[in-house]
Amino acid sequence: MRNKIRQISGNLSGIKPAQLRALERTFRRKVDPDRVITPELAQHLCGISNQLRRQVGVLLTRDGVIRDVIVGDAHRLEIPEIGRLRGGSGRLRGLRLVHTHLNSSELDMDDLNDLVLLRLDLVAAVKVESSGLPGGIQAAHVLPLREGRGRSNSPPYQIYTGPDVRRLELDFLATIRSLESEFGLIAAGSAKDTGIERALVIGIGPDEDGFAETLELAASAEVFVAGTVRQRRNTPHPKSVVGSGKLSEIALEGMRRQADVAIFDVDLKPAQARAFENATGMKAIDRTQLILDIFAQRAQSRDGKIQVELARLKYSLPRLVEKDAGLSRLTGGIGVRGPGETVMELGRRRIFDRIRKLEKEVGRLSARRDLRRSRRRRNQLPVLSIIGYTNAGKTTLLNALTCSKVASADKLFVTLDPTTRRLKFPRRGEVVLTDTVGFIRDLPPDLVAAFKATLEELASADLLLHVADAADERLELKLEAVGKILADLDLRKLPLLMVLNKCDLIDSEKQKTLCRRYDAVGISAERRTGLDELIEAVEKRLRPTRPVFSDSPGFSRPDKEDRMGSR
Ligand SMILES: Nc1nc2c(ncn2[C@@H]2O[C@H](COP(=O)(O)OP(=O)(O)OP(=O)(O)O)[C@@H](O)[C@H]2O)c(=O)[nH]1
Ligand SMILES: [Mg+2]
Repeated sequence: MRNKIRQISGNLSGIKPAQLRALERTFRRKVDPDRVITPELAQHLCGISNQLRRQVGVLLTRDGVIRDVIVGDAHRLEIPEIGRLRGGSGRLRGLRLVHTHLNSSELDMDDLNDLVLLRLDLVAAVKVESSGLPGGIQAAHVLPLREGRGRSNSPPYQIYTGPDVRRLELDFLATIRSLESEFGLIAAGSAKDTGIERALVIGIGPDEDGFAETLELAASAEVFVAGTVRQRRNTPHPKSVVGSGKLSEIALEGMRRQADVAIFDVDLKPAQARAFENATGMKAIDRTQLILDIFAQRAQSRDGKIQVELARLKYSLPRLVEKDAGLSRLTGGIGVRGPGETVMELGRRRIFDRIRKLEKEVGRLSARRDLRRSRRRRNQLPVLSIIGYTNAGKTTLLNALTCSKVASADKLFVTLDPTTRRLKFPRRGEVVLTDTVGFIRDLPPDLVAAFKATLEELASADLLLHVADAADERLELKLEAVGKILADLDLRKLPLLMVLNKCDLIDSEKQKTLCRRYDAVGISAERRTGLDELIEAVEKRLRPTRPVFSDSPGFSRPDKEDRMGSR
């Protein structure tokens, strides 16, 4: 978008040539950098405004040079396209709007919305007196909001009022400089230095659980949650996700907290995301993209990386509509480099080629896994697959049972790459224990498709250990989500043992009730309690037809073959 400078724009209909010349003469004036406006310029604008009975305004640069002259109607003026701001809320735009009001010097909602959505340094209104001379003036800028300082309900604007232009007590340049350094302090230690972006988490989904989970996802991604905005909508606004009032509110919050991205608790249509980005200057990340980004941040193994790249490319393809806007969106993700940039260089046609190539690789992956599976079958080792909602404690359980040290953490989707360990049971002999990627409700379809190879493995399990967090308020919901995914993957027919984990966090009464309700074994993987009962229950469930295999020394050891195979 090219910015035309020094143009007169807006409502020019019916303007006489002499008036047009007067408007043009405006450009000859200049304002001292430390003043919002000079009395002379105010007088000039008010004179024209009074004749036209329309608002007249100027956009001034920091140096006090007039960039635009704008004519509105009696109640408002339309700021011309001044170029989109990219790359987060960042700093102020370096432009201020000073304009006339015919009835009052008080700034109205339109003025404040312009201030925020265009990220102006400042907006000011001068009242045109009936004499045509300038009267009172009001000016405003956005007030930054630092974490831990000030409350989120502190006024978002600093307003200055003067009885006339001369007596407005505001050193413009000094004020803007200190404002920018305050914004700089807020942003410091995040995006610019560490690569960690600042995010607003926007809840527009209908339920609190989804919003809470999005906050957890955000905390698990490499992003700093600078604030939240909540609005219950049954359906996202068809065009820009949220209505125009909410849009300004989000932009204001984003600016005050220096957020670069807005993370939504729902999925967005490509056009909605783009409209939101154009309006607010913030990058829009929807739920699927957030999950994809976490996966991309976590993928370690080659298999994992291939699957994630495939999912991300498929997700971005429909978002690649316009050459300019679309492609730039693809750098979209948070905290990850890679597919975004690759795509920039690749262009659309070659993305298809890449997708095809990755799909082939994923196919080969499946075949390789088949081979491993059949080898296992030849060994006659029963396979126990640990499944469950993300963060339930699956990896902790694998570690506890096999004395391993696979990474686990209080974050979502810590495990992406399947891990396989052998484990020797007291009576049954050896079994193979696998831990895999966790589930989440409304698992993005592209991700399911890409992780098919990983998930397919589950089909060959002799027993699924469904691990759930007994202390989770959302237990019921998560069990349902897992059930649904199992059904989607056609795994309902497999034998399943319910394991309620984290029982150290609930009292024994509750543990009993829950275990009875879900026909489950209660354990604490972390404290290693209930593991004997669990092993006993597993041994009972495993079909006794399989021969006992027990020629390997030691209680457990990593299944080296399999591990190497999956790298
Ligand atoms: N209090 C308590 N915390 C546990 C228990 N088991 C696991 N945790 C904690 O729960 C968090 C998640 O554990 P993980 O083992 O990483 O969970 P996961 O199911 O593998 O999660 P993903 O791989 O991210 O899907 C970690 O902070 C663990 O320390 C337990 O028995 N009691
Ligand atoms: Mg895990």
